[in-house]
Amino acid sequence: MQQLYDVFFASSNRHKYTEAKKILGNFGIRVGFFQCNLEEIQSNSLNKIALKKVQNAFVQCKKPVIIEDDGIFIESLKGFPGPFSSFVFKTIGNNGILKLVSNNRKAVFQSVIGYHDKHNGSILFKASLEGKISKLSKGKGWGYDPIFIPTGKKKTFAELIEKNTISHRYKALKKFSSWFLRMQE
Ligand code: ITT
Repeated sequence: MQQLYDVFFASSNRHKYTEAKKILGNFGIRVGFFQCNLEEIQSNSLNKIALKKVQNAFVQCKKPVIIEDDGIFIESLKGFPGPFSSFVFKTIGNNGILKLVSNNRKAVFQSVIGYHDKHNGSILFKASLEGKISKLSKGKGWGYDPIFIPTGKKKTFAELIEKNTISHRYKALKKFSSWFLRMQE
């Protein structure tokens, strides 16, 4: 029987999957959603979190699987919220972040894509995108999209139609796709 998907995207966050599906689809990779809660260790390192996360995802999914661990690192807040971005978004949210940031608004979005299958084990693909925190929340995006303006743009991620061709997620998934497609030749 022909397989429906090349790889599964394990996450509790449908927004991340929806974007990954569009991005990977453009590279010819078919991705299914494995909706689940993944074990997330406490660490300052996205790499360490992503490694544990992808191993846990493979235990649950048992098929070739990818996960993503992201963080937004704000320079004037010494990298906060970083690996705690999900928790901080759910607690103080974008309004809380806007109150904390003043003159230096520089920020970096980081993405680590973790892939695991039984032949290759775990492999990580990392990328980042520089930008700044906007003064006001603008547009109707998810997560930090309404307050993040990529360098060279005047609009927030929430307002930009090209988010999926420039984002931290796009850049990390592009690295993954190059490796994955080469591995399948
Ligand atoms: P899973 O761990 O279940 O995949 P999660 O939402 O908890 O889902 P992360 O641990 O990677 O995922 O959390 C990173 C948080 O950073 C995420 O919850 C969003 O609030 C935010 N985030 C990541 N990428 C984003 C993007 O492209 N646009 C807006 N916010 C983003």
